Amino acid sequence: MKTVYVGMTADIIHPGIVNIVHQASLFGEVLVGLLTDSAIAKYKRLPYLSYEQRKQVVESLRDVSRVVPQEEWSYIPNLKKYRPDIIIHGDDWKTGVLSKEREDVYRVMAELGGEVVEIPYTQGINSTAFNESLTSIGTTPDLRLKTLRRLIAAKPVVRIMEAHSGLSGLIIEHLEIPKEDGVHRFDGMWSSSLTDSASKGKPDIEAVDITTRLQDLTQILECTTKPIIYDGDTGGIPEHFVFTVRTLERNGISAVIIEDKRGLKKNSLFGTEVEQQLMPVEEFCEKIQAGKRAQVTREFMIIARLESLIAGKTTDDALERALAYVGAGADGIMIHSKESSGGDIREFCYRFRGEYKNIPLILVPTTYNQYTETELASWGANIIIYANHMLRASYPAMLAAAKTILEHERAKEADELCMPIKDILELIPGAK
Ligand code: SPV
Ligand code: MG
Repeated sequence: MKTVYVGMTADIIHPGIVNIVHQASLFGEVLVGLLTDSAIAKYKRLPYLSYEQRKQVVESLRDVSRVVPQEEWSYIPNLKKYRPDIIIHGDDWKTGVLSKEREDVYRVMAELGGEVVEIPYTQGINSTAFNESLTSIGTTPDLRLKTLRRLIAAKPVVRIMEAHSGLSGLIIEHLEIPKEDGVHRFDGMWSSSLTDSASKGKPDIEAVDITTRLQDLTQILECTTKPIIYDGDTGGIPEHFVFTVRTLERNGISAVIIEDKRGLKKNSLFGTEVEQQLMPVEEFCEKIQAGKRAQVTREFMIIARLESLIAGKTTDDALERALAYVGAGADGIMIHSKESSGGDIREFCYRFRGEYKNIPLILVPTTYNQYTETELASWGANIIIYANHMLRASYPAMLAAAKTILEHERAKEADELCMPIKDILELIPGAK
C-alpha cells in the first residue's frame, strides 16, 4: 500500500478538501500533514479551531488513515521525515505564493523517488474565501479572548498596535504587508489609557473611568476580530479591580495590564519629572491575587507591569518585584522604561529570562524604538506593544489640514492632505 501525503489547515472542512482526500485515497493510505498554529501564523491568521480540534475532525474523515503535525509552512521537512510515495495537491499552486514551494516539492519528491500528483482545484471553494466571509461575520467574545494565549504560543513575537476608535481598529484589523518571511500583520490591539484619555481631551491620570473607556472599546469590538490587551492603569483598589476583570472578560478582552504605582497616577513617560510612587510589593501581590480569584475564564491574563525603572529605581528592584508578582499568580510581566538606550530593559529581560523561561514578557518600546521586533524577541520578549502611534500619527495630520484651511480661508489646499471623498465613502464596506 502506498502512502499519500496531503497537507492542510482544515479549519473548515468543505467539499474541496473532501474531494482532495478522496482522490488521495484512490492512490493509497492517506497521511494528512495538519499545519500547526505556528506553521500557519507566518502567512495567515490563526485558524478558528485549535490544532487538537482540527485533528479530531480530520481523523474522523473516512478516507484519512493518519494525521501528523506539519510544523512548518513548507512541506519539505515532513516529506523528508515521512517519505511518502505520493504527495497530492490542488493545481492552484502553479501560480502565486505557492509556486516556489511547488518547485521545491517536485525536487525533493524526485530525490526520494516519489511522485507529485496535482488534481484540479475545486473552483469557487477554498479556505481563504471561507475565512474572509467568516471574518466579515465577526467573532465571539470567547473566541477572541482565547486568541492571545494561542498567538503567544504560536509566534516568536506577538505584535500589538494601539487602537482608540473603530476606525483605528479597522486599520489594525485589515492591514497586511507581504514580506519574504511571510505576511506581516498586527496580531491584536492595545487599549491605551494615554490615547483613550488624550482623545477625550483629558490627562492620563485615571480620570476617564472604565465605563467611558468601554464605550470606545465597544466600537472597536464591533468592527474587529483580533484580541485586545487593556491598559488597566493601577487597577484601582482591589475591591474595584475584581469588577474590572469580570467586565473585561465578559467583553472578550484577552488581558489586562496593571502597573505597580499608587497615589495619583501620572503617565510613565514623564519618568521622574513627576512624582511616581511605587506600591509596596505585598500590596500589589494582593491585588493580582484578588484579580486571579475573580476571573471566570481560564484564558484571561492578568499581567503585572513594573514601574521601577520609570520611578528611578534599579533593575534589581524591578527583578525582585517581577519574581514576587509571578509568585502571586501574574500571567505575564511588562517592564517599562523611558530610557532611550534600551540597556536597562535588555538587562532586565536577560535576568528575568534567567529565572523564568516561559512567562510571557511584554515590552513597550516607545523611547527605545531603534530596536526591531526580532532584536527585542532575542532579548526574551513575547509581546511588543506600539502604545500610542495611531493617535500620534492622526493628530499632526488633522492639525495640518485645519491650519491650511485657516490660512487660505478655503478648503481647496487642504485636499492634498486629505483622503479623496470617494475613498472615505467607500472605506467602510456596506456604505452604499
Ligand atoms: C499607555 O499607552 O497608556 C501606557 C504606555 O500606559 S505609556 O504611555 O508609555 O505609559
Ligand atoms: Mg497607560
